[in-house]
Amino acid sequence: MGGASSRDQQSSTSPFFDQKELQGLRSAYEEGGLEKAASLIQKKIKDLEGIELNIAVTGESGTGKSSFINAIRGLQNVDEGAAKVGNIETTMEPTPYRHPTLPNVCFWDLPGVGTAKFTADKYLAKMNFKKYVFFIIIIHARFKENDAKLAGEIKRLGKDFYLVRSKIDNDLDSMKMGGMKFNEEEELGKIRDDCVSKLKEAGLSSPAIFLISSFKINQFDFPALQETIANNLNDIKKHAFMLSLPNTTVKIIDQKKNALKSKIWMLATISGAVGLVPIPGLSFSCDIGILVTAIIQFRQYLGLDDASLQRLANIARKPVGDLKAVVKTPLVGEINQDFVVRMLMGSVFVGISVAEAVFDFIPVFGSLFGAASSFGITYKLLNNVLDELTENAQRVVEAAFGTAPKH
Ligand SMILES: Nc1nc2c(ncn2[C@@H]2O[C@H](COP(=O)(O)OP(=O)(O)OP(=O)(O)O)[C@@H](O)[C@H]2O)c(=O)[nH]1
Ligand SMILES: [Mg+2]
Repeated sequence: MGGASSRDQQSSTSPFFDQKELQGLRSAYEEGGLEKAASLIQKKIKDLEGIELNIAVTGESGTGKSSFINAIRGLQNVDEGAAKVGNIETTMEPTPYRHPTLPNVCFWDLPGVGTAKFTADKYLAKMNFKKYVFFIIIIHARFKENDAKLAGEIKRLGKDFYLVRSKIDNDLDSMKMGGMKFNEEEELGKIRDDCVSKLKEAGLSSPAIFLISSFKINQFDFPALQETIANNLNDIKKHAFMLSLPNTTVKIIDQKKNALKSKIWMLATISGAVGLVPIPGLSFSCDIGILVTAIIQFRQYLGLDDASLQRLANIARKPVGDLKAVVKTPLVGEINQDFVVRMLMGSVFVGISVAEAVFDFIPVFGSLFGAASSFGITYKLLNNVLDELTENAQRVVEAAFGTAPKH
């Protein structure tokens, strides 16, 4: 092999491995067979699942930090695990808020630099800035000099920051209340220009600013903020960040699907490498435990478990029944060994033509393994499950947000 096209294919199919690691995987396979390669893959999966993502959220008092930390985790302010909103005593210590399903993704509520009464450099040292992958600075009506200094200092220390202007729904509502007739896009443009010119005055060159409402996270610049953050992360961190996003747009679901898809060949390899116990009634053996775990995880990341559906219904302000009504898959309820064995027997998910299945490009090993092998079955089944769950998740997002709520 070799050449640009196979390299490109490899990096898109296995974004979590760099070229050197892929080479290592190939050598391991040549030297020690599937077993040796699988142990490297197992390690990579552990890294993927164990990656810590600490994200700092800062801004002056009352700008909407806590509400944002809840919104980006798909929580409402009243939910369990939500950050308290409103007039509460501001602590001088960063407070961690973990994601409800991916606890390694953690948002840190930092006191505003003005509140903390430190200069920007002392503040960042005190807040232990090294642990954060990036910073989100939330501003509201007025952009404070402190925020500008902080942004400059963050950049100087080699970290990224995102500037977020919150409560944009309030601005539009006030105009409506005042009886003004206005073009929303134009008004948003004016607010944006105003922010940008103030930021420039404060010495920040061409800053991007995201106008958001924490009450309407499928609207305004919230999706663009999520996408920009994701695209600036390395592949492993991007994977964790993407999977943590609430299902507010069809695009997010597509990206989650891609993220999960790139894990399937890894799981299939591990399944292919373990010593297998034959399953009565099946003409092939495969690692059912891997399938059970993967299906449960895929379902949760795609927001189709009960708790995720409820959270999405809450933020969409729809009855959860409306969302459940469009979920049309047997992959609801308990997923256990029996369920998976029945799936395999029924061949609904494996596909009757599994023996002739032509695999997608599989990095490292090519299509060495027969379709009816443990590798093949796992690969095919998980791909079919993922397609099925994605279709359902897309129907759910349309049922939740299909008709844009009125501002
Ligand atoms: N309309 C609207 N109100 C918001 C938004 N974000 C926050 N608020 C409101 O603004 C107020 C302050 O929000 P918080 O999230 O508590 O702000 P904070 O920055 O955490 O405040 P402190 O912790 O006191 O510094 C609350 O009344 C929120 O409901 C938003 O996007 N839209
Ligand atoms: Mg707060």
